[in-house]
Amino acid sequence: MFVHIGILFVLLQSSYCVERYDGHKVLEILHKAESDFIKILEMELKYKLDFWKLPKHVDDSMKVRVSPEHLEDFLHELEAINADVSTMIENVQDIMDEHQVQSEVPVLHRRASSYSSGWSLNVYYSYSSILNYLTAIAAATLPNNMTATLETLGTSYEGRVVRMIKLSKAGSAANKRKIFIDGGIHAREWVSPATVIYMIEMLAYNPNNNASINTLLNRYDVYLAPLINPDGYQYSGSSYRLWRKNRRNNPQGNCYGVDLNRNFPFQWDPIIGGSNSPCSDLFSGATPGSEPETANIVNYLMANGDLFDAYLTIHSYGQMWLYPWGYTSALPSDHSDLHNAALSGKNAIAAYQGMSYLVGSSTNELYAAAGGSDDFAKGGAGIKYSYTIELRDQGDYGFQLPATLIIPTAKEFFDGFVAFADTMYTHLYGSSGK
Ligand code: 0X9
Ligand code: ZN
Repeated sequence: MFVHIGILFVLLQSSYCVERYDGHKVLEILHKAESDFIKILEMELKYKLDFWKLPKHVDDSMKVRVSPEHLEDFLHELEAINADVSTMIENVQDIMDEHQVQSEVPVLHRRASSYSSGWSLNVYYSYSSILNYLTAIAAATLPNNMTATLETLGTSYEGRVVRMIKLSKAGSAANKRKIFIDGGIHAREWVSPATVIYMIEMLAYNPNNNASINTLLNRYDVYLAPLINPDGYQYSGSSYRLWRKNRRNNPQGNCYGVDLNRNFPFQWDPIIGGSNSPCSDLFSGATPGSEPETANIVNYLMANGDLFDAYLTIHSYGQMWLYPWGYTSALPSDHSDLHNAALSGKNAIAAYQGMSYLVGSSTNELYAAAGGSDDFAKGGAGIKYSYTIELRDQGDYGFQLPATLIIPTAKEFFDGFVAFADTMYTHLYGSSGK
């Protein structure tokens, strides 16, 4: 008889973050006129500003990280335009605690079984550990007639392979419709890959034999790609925790990276919430779809989009369930279908720990930004239910959500996802397939 043989606990911290954020503040700024907003945007490179949240309309506030070297000059300029300023985070380094490391090897909390892969879910894994996890799931014997297949989407700029897992329940309807979920497009949003991994684990093992999960899997095959920007994620773990973009070495200037979520080739426009400057954190790329990481998703969705009912791209933070469009304040003609299905998700999220998610179009609820993957999935690949999810929190930790909050964040979103998929399916096909 096998009894619990103890805990294999091998936690190697990959490496320390070289870039420190001592004295960096996150300010909330409310400008008085649209021309002042443009002035602040134009200060990005001069003061090395990092925009954590842009205003959703001209008289909304923005959140900006600024280093102590530039604080005084920046505040002077804000004073000159009579902007209201308050401090949201006093010292960014203070929240870079011991939870902020990427773990290089699996942290096994128990044996793999028919309930679990054995991997801990409350850890931020490194790129290579995430790959190992996906390989392990594909090789595992899963319960409930589940099969997991490893697929390759392509490689990153620096040559890392980008993989996804297809989860499918054998014995249910043949040629099922599909759902695509990706994570980690923005490097610093670590809770995103961690949440997609949690979702893989719950779908693959359904440890409590939950009826709603079984229904979902009878109706849909689910494709999950937890980390589509591995170079940026690796860099965020090793050198620069708040890195956002990929790691392209841009020819002009001495700046790295393209914001992959400004690079998608549908209504691409650096003027709308992006940038033409390679040094900007919002650099849209030299041309639409220029980046290999973008092309990996574009090629897959163009070839297979007609099989998919839903595309969800997981980001943090802000607690929002957003649908297109991001390039315009106009709404897609079927926006009420997208809104209603998202409301089911929002309500299920709230049912767990009362967390509140905002539902709406990304331009109207967040800010206009063209070249996003959600707009491409809907407008370019024709996937009806396309969303950007902004997970926890609402700014207390921001991108640096402690690892202790991975599981509640992921669990409530997963509950929301299951409820969302039920509403979507029922709307499209009636309530069959239970
Ligand atoms: O700005 C983004 O790319 C997303 N927010 S984040 O803070 N995670 O960077 C929102 C994207 C919404 N979708 C589009 N604008 N298309
Ligand atoms: Zn993001």
